[in-house]
Amino acid sequence: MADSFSLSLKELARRNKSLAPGHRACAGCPFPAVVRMTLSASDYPVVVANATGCMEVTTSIFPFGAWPVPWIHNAFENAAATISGVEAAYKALVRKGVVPADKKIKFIAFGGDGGTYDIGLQSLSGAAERGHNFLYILYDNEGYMNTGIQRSSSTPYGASTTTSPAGKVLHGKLQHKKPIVDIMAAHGIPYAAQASVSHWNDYVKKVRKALSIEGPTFIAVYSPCVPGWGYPENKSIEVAKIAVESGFWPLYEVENGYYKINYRPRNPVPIEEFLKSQARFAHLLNYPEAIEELKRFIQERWKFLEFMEKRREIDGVTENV
Ligand SMILES: Cc1ncc(C[n+]2csc(CCOP(=O)(O)OP(=O)(O)O)c2C)c(N)n1
Repeated sequence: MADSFSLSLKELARRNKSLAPGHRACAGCPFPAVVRMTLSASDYPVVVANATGCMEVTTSIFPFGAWPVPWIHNAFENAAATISGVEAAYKALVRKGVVPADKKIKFIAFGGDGGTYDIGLQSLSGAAERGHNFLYILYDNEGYMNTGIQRSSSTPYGASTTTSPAGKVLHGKLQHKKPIVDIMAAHGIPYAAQASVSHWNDYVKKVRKALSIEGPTFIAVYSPCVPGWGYPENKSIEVAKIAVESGFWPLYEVENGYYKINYRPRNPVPIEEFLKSQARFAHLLNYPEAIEELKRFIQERWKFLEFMEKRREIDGVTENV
């Protein structure tokens, strides 16, 4: 549905703010599409901070840089702290009259799931609590991919990684994903959302909405990983789509505490299709009880989201809050 935050595909392509050719992301990796959509979605100049991870290492191979905007690399754990410092510096320069007050600049941090759910969570939580004006984008490939496909607290239950290998003893990871969007929403920030690279329109709208809001905002965008998940390199968008269509990765947003489910799969694809699409779950088909556990978790998540969405009805909140 079109609204004030929508951008046509034609307009998005016309803006064409992309990474320079020659970045070293794996063939088929969808994060360059995430970057391209994000930069093209913004109506304002942006400054980007980037935590260590696949996105950073593949776009900044010395002496080259693939970013068409001011970009700062920081440690694995402090993308949010770094962007808060940049945003505070901008405010100081505006106060001193060095930067004109009407020159609007937006501040974006990108981090992988390891840099966000795990090691960067404290700096992200701190920046959110201090109320800096920035958008944090988590590209979620469900593992520590650039260092060798280790589990993170975002890796799904049952997935095989180098530190949660499936074998005679384990059927892959034993824990479920952390609800990172809910964790961020619980900070009382004005906007937190979950999106997928496969649903570009929904993602672009969310980026534009987040950038229009003063204060900390957060988007988790699903971004499959060819070598980490084990699927053919031309299937990234398809795999991300199955994650949404099977209900594994719901698209939703939380605006000032009010939840909204943005998309309900009309004919949900069985979760087995999502599992079958990737090598990291291949062993699970021999563990029906593990698949049942995954299904239970997914249903619980949906029950939670449906319940949270009811608050809108109770408070009579319709669209914008
Ligand atoms: C304090 C610290 N611990 C460990 C590392 C090594 N390290 C660099 S990137 C990385 C994993 C990044 O994973 P993630 O954030 O999920 O990004 P991805 O590579 O998957 O895009 C690790 C363990 C580091 N740089 N700093």
